[in-house]
Formats: sequence, C-alpha cells, structure tokens
Amino acid sequence: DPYSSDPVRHPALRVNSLKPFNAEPPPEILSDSYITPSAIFFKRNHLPVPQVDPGSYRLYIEGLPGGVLALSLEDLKTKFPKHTVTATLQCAGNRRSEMNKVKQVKGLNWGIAAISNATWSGAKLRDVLLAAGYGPDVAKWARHVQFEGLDKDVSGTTYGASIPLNKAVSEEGDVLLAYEMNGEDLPADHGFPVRVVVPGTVGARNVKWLGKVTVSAEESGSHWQQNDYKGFSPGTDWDTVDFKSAPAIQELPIQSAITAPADGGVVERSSEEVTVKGYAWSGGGREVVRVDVSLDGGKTWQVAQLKDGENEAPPPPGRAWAWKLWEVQAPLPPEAQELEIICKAVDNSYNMQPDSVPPIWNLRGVLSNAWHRVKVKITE
Ligand code: MTE
Ligand code: MO
Repeated sequence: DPYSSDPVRHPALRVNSLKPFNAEPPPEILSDSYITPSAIFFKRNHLPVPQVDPGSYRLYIEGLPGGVLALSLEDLKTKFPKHTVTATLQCAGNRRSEMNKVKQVKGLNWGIAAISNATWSGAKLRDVLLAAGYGPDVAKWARHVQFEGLDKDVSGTTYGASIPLNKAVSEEGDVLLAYEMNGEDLPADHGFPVRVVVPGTVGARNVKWLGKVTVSAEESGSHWQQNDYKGFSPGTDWDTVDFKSAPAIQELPIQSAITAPADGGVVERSSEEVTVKGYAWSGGGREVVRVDVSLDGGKTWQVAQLKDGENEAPPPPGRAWAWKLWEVQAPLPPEAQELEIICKAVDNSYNMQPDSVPPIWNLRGVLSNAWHRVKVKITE
C-alpha cells in the first residue's frame, strides 16, 4: 500500500477520500480562528505523501543561464532572507457539492471548507531565481515558472503545475518557497520540507514537497495544468470539452460562505436574533471590502462586520492575500418558521458573486462561488 506511510490526521476532519487523503474541517470550527490551526487546515493530496529526508533534500532550480542550482534546506534557510506571509489557500473545487446538486460533476464532493488561512515563512521565489541567474535577458523569452512535486503515482509521474513568470519574479507577488507553516516546520500533509505558496492563486499551483523549479517559455505540461483545473461553459459536456481551449485557472474569483449557523440547523425564537458567521476572500490580492447578508432569500440585506487578524497590519494595496472572517447580528423576522440565510461578498474591484449555480455550472465543478445559502428552522 503506497499510502501506508501517510501521516496520522486530526479526527475532526471530514474525509472526502482516504487514499489519496482529502479532507476539510467542519465549517463551525473553520471560522473559530483567523489563522487555521495546521491540524485542521484542509488537505488535498492527489498521491501518497512522500517521505522526504530533510538532510539529503535538494531543491533544483533549472532553466536559467547559470545552469542547474541545487539548494539544500539549510541553504534555503540561511542564504536567503526569511519572509512571512499570511495567505489563504482555496482549492478550485471548494463548494463543488453545490454544483453536484444542479447536475452531476466530476471530482471530490467538497463542502464549503476546502479553504483555510495560514502564516507561511520561507525564502522568496524571486530571491532564489535572482540568485540562480534570472535577469532581463531571461525575461525576454521566459513566460512561466514550473514546479514539480516529489509525490509520484505508480508509473513515476510526479505532481506538477506552473504560474506566470511575472507573478514569480514580482516584488509584490510574495511567492514563497515556504519551509514553515504557522511558525513550525511544514507538516507532512502540507509539503514537508518545502512547498510553494503562491498567494492569491488557486491551491493547485501551490506545489507541495517541491523538488524542482524550472523557468520556461512553456506552462507545465502536467495533467493538472493542461487537462484539469480549467473552467468551461455550462453547455460543455464530456463529449465536447476541449481542454486546450480554456486557460488554466490561476487567480481565483471572489468567494464567501456562511459557516454558522450550519445548513439544516435550528435557531431559537426566544433569542430574537441570530448570529451569522462566515469567511470571505478574493484571488489576485484583491481585498474583500463588504459582505452582505440576507435572512429573507435576498429581498433585504444587512452589511456584516469584517474582521482582520488581530495582530495583522492592513494589507498593502493589491496584496490582500488573507481572508476576512465576518459576523452579523440579525433580527429574526417575526413570523418566519424557516429562514434562508444568504451571503455575498464584494472585492475592491467590485467583483461580486453570481446569485445562483446554474449559470456557472461546469463539468469539473470548479470555481463554485454563487451566493451561499443555508436553510435553518426556527424553534419556538
Ligand atoms: N502539490 C503536490 N505535490 N501534490 C498535490 O497533490 N495538491 C494541490 C496543491 N499542491 C497537490 C499539491 C492542490 S489541488 C491543492 S488545493 C493544494 O495543494 C492543497 O494544499 P493543502 O493540502 O496544503 O491544503
Ligand atoms: Mo485543489
């Protein structure tokens, strides 16, 4: 069993698939803390967790004029300044289960918690590329930076992805070769000893157990870059889909969801109000500026209170990599016996979530970001 050396996981996680391991935390726990504890941070593995010996580990930097650069973990920690970034990771398949309710899609049936927020520390990819010979001459021909993981399938194929070069080398891109998560060594499930953290970019490009970085004129040729993690029209089916026709997902769209009360939960009439809680986040460093909440299916709205992290400075413009948790105290409508609570977020480009799933439904069930709706019963 190639999964026999996978790590032990937290029992509170809701398991979507055991081998490979895919799991998300219960939503109510997710919104308890701005920084998601690593043990309950969602886990998305395509393959068995590789066991990497930190002493003999080498990260290879390729494609630059200086030839191949091989860096030990010690090199990464001592030869480059250490940067710390708080960034939210979200899987492209977060909230896929809502698409499944409209029409069957292919993929893991994620709820609303394939998203989590952590503090990551490591060397800046930009600094490492500069040390490896990146410069203006390379910028003339190079367009992408490819990443290869050390996790393999039975045929020896490794996980891979790429990001645009400009994101990788930009001073403001904050792309990290991270060796710490929440102030500790990366846990095995999250990429020990080194993973890429690409703030504002879909989870799939944040390659774990990083083995190789290649500067290239081409995108990664991996299955996950070419034939997966792309969006399509609701009218596209498996007979007509042409993966070459769509761009690989990079920056994610505006997103929000209600973590409490839980869908199908109950609220007591005597309390007269209900506390609604959730998260909101947008890709590309766009900051969430507002979350609207409705208790009557979208007829009337209230603005939620947004909360940044307690000791976090406000993000510089264009670099809002972390989510906002939000909360609102809403009066219960006097007569209602059932409520449909809705949330929708707005980012600083005034991007908003679509109101329903059918117009954004797609066969892979990615980019599921419609207004989030939960139904609760009011008990006397
Ligand atoms: N990197 C490797 N090497 N192997 C993987 O299976 N999964 C990707 C990405 N990086 C993956 C990977 C996907 S699809 C997501 S959503 C994120 O890792 C999940 O990161 P997490 O498990 O730390 O939450
Ligand atoms: Mo993902």
